[in-house]
Amino acid sequence: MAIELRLGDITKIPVEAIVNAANSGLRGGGGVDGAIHRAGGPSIMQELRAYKGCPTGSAVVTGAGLLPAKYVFHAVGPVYMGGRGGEAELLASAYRSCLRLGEELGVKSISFPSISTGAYGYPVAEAARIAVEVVKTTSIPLALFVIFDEQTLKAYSAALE
Ligand code: AR6
Repeated sequence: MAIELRLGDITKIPVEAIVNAANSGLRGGGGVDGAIHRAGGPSIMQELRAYKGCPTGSAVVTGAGLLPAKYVFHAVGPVYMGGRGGEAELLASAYRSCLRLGEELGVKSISFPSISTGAYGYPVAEAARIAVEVVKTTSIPLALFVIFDEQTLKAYSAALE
Protein backbone atom coordinates (compact mmCIF):
# COMPACT_ATOMS: atom_id res chain seq x y z
CA MET A 1 0.00 0.00 0.00
CA ALA A 2 0.99 3.64 -0.46
CA ILE A 3 0.55 6.69 1.76
CA GLU A 4 0.57 10.10 0.09
CA LEU A 5 0.44 13.60 1.44
CA ARG A 6 -1.38 16.43 -0.38
CA LEU A 7 -2.04 20.06 0.37
CA GLY A 8 -5.59 20.97 -0.60
CA ASP A 9 -9.33 20.67 -0.13
CA ILE A 10 -10.41 17.11 0.65
CA THR A 11 -13.77 17.65 -1.12
CA LYS A 12 -11.99 18.14 -4.47
CA ILE A 13 -9.82 15.04 -4.65
CA PRO A 14 -11.41 11.87 -6.11
CA VAL A 15 -11.05 8.75 -3.95
CA GLU A 16 -13.44 5.93 -3.03
CA ALA A 17 -13.85 6.99 0.60
CA ILE A 18 -13.46 10.47 2.07
CA VAL A 19 -13.07 10.70 5.85
CA ASN A 20 -14.84 13.52 7.65
CA ALA A 21 -13.84 14.96 11.05
CA ALA A 22 -17.31 14.94 12.57
CA ASN A 23 -18.78 15.38 16.06
CA SER A 24 -20.55 12.70 18.07
CA GLY A 25 -23.96 14.22 17.33
CA LEU A 26 -23.31 13.83 13.57
CA ARG A 27 -25.17 17.07 13.01
CA GLY A 28 -22.63 18.94 10.93
CA GLY A 29 -20.45 21.85 11.96
CA GLY A 30 -17.57 24.00 10.74
CA GLY A 31 -14.13 23.10 9.41
CA VAL A 32 -13.82 20.10 7.15
CA ASP A 33 -17.26 18.86 8.29
CA GLY A 34 -18.89 22.06 6.99
CA ALA A 35 -16.96 21.81 3.72
CA ILE A 36 -18.01 18.18 3.19
CA HIS A 37 -21.70 18.88 3.75
CA ARG A 38 -21.62 22.01 1.57
CA ALA A 39 -19.90 20.26 -1.32
CA GLY A 40 -21.69 16.91 -0.89
CA GLY A 41 -25.22 18.30 -0.67
CA PRO A 42 -28.15 17.39 1.59
CA SER A 43 -28.25 13.63 0.99
CA ILE A 44 -25.33 13.12 3.40
CA MET A 45 -27.17 14.74 6.32
CA GLN A 46 -30.32 12.84 5.36
CA GLU A 47 -28.42 9.56 5.70
CA LEU A 48 -26.81 10.63 8.97
CA ARG A 49 -30.24 11.09 10.53
CA ALA A 50 -30.54 7.30 10.58
CA TYR A 51 -27.78 7.18 13.21
CA LYS A 52 -28.23 8.08 16.86
CA GLY A 53 -24.83 9.73 16.90
CA CYS A 54 -21.37 8.19 16.97
CA PRO A 55 -19.14 7.66 19.99
CA THR A 56 -15.77 9.40 20.11
CA GLY A 57 -13.12 7.13 18.59
CA SER A 58 -15.44 5.51 16.08
CA ALA A 59 -16.93 6.23 12.65
CA VAL A 60 -20.09 5.73 10.58
CA VAL A 61 -20.54 5.51 6.81
CA THR A 62 -22.82 7.35 4.38
CA GLY A 63 -22.86 7.80 0.65
CA ALA A 64 -20.92 10.74 -0.73
CA GLY A 65 -23.70 12.76 -2.40
CA LEU A 66 -22.12 15.11 -4.94
CA LEU A 67 -18.55 14.51 -3.75
CA PRO A 68 -16.09 12.70 -6.06
CA ALA A 69 -16.26 9.53 -3.93
CA LYS A 70 -18.48 6.54 -3.13
CA TYR A 71 -18.53 6.90 0.63
CA VAL A 72 -17.97 9.35 3.43
CA PHE A 73 -16.70 7.92 6.70
CA HIS A 74 -17.70 10.27 9.51
CA ALA A 75 -15.05 9.82 12.20
CA VAL A 76 -15.25 11.39 15.63
CA GLY A 77 -11.91 12.35 17.11
CA PRO A 78 -11.42 13.47 20.71
CA VAL A 79 -11.52 17.03 21.98
CA TYR A 80 -8.00 17.63 23.32
CA MET A 81 -8.11 18.24 27.07
CA GLY A 82 -4.41 18.11 27.93
CA GLY A 83 -3.66 14.55 26.89
CA ARG A 84 -4.49 12.62 30.06
CA GLY A 85 -8.03 11.71 29.11
CA GLY A 86 -7.11 8.91 26.74
CA GLU A 87 -7.06 11.26 23.76
CA ALA A 88 -4.21 9.44 21.99
CA GLU A 89 -6.04 6.12 22.08
CA LEU A 90 -9.32 7.74 21.00
CA LEU A 91 -7.62 9.45 18.07
CA ALA A 92 -5.93 6.19 17.00
CA SER A 93 -9.28 4.44 17.34
CA ALA A 94 -11.02 7.00 15.09
CA TYR A 95 -8.45 6.32 12.35
CA ARG A 96 -8.67 2.55 12.90
CA SER A 97 -12.47 2.63 12.61
CA CYS A 98 -12.19 4.28 9.20
CA LEU A 99 -9.61 1.77 7.99
CA ARG A 100 -11.84 -1.08 9.15
CA LEU A 101 -14.85 0.37 7.29
CA GLY A 102 -12.76 0.85 4.16
CA GLU A 103 -11.36 -2.67 4.34
CA GLU A 104 -14.84 -4.16 4.88
CA LEU A 105 -16.25 -2.21 1.94
CA GLY A 106 -13.25 -3.10 -0.21
CA VAL A 107 -12.30 0.47 -1.10
CA LYS A 108 -9.11 0.97 -3.08
CA SER A 109 -8.44 4.53 -1.93
CA ILE A 110 -9.22 6.63 1.14
CA SER A 111 -8.48 10.24 2.09
CA PHE A 112 -8.09 11.61 5.61
CA PRO A 113 -8.12 15.14 6.94
CA SER A 114 -6.12 15.94 10.07
CA ILE A 115 -8.73 14.71 12.55
CA SER A 116 -9.03 16.65 15.85
CA THR A 117 -6.34 19.27 15.11
CA GLY A 118 -8.73 22.10 14.23
CA ALA A 119 -11.66 22.99 16.48
CA TYR A 120 -10.79 20.05 18.77
CA GLY A 121 -7.34 21.45 19.55
CA TYR A 122 -5.18 18.32 19.34
CA PRO A 123 -1.45 19.27 19.07
CA VAL A 124 -0.60 18.71 15.44
CA ALA A 125 2.80 17.03 15.76
CA GLU A 126 1.47 14.33 18.07
CA ALA A 127 -1.77 13.89 16.11
CA ALA A 128 0.23 13.48 12.89
CA ARG A 129 2.44 10.81 14.49
CA ILE A 130 -0.62 8.85 15.63
CA ALA A 131 -2.38 9.22 12.27
CA VAL A 132 0.62 7.97 10.31
CA GLU A 133 1.34 5.10 12.69
CA VAL A 134 -2.22 3.77 12.41
CA VAL A 135 -2.74 4.39 8.69
CA LYS A 136 0.56 2.61 7.89
CA THR A 137 -1.06 -0.66 9.01
CA THR A 138 -3.89 -0.68 6.45
CA SER A 139 -4.33 -3.03 3.53
CA ILE A 140 -6.20 -0.33 1.53
CA PRO A 141 -3.98 0.23 -1.52
CA LEU A 142 -3.89 4.05 -1.41
CA ALA A 143 -4.28 6.29 1.64
CA LEU A 144 -4.04 10.07 1.28
CA PHE A 145 -3.66 12.69 3.96
CA VAL A 146 -5.26 15.81 2.51
CA ILE A 147 -4.04 18.73 4.55
CA PHE A 148 -5.40 22.24 4.41
CA ASP A 149 -2.52 24.42 5.64
CA GLU A 150 1.27 24.51 5.39
CA GLN A 151 1.99 24.18 9.13
CA THR A 152 -0.06 21.01 9.41
CA LEU A 153 1.48 19.70 6.19
CA LYS A 154 4.96 20.08 7.75
CA ALA A 155 3.90 18.03 10.77
CA TYR A 156 2.57 15.20 8.58
CA SER A 157 5.62 15.35 6.39
CA ALA A 158 7.84 14.95 9.47
CA ALA A 159 5.70 12.09 10.77
CA LEU A 160 5.98 10.26 7.46
CA GLU A 161 9.79 10.38 7.48
N1 AR6 B 1 -10.09 19.87 3.36
C1 AR6 B 1 -9.14 19.33 4.16
N2 AR6 B 1 -8.91 19.74 5.43
C2 AR6 B 1 -9.69 20.75 5.91
C3 AR6 B 1 -10.72 21.35 5.15
C4 AR6 B 1 -10.91 20.88 3.82
N3 AR6 B 1 -11.84 21.38 3.01
N4 AR6 B 1 -11.30 22.32 5.92
C5 AR6 B 1 -10.66 22.33 7.11
N5 AR6 B 1 -9.69 21.38 7.11
P1 AR6 B 1 -11.69 20.61 12.03
P2 AR6 B 1 -11.69 18.76 14.33
C6 AR6 B 1 -8.72 21.03 8.16
O1 AR6 B 1 -11.91 21.77 12.93
O2 AR6 B 1 -10.56 19.46 14.97
C7 AR6 B 1 -16.43 20.63 13.25
O3 AR6 B 1 -17.27 21.70 13.61
C8 AR6 B 1 -8.46 22.02 9.27
O4 AR6 B 1 -7.60 23.07 8.81
O5 AR6 B 1 -12.47 20.55 10.78
O6 AR6 B 1 -11.70 17.25 14.30
C9 AR6 B 1 -17.06 19.27 13.49
O7 AR6 B 1 -18.46 19.30 13.30
C10 AR6 B 1 -7.78 21.13 10.30
O8 AR6 B 1 -6.39 20.96 9.96
O9 AR6 B 1 -11.96 19.20 12.79
C11 AR6 B 1 -16.71 18.99 14.92
O10 AR6 B 1 -17.63 19.60 15.81
C12 AR6 B 1 -8.48 19.79 10.11
O11 AR6 B 1 -9.19 19.90 8.87
C13 AR6 B 1 -15.36 19.64 15.08
O12 AR6 B 1 -15.28 20.66 14.10
C14 AR6 B 1 -9.46 19.43 11.21
O13 AR6 B 1 -10.12 20.59 11.69
C15 AR6 B 1 -14.24 18.64 14.81
O14 AR6 B 1 -13.01 19.25 15.06
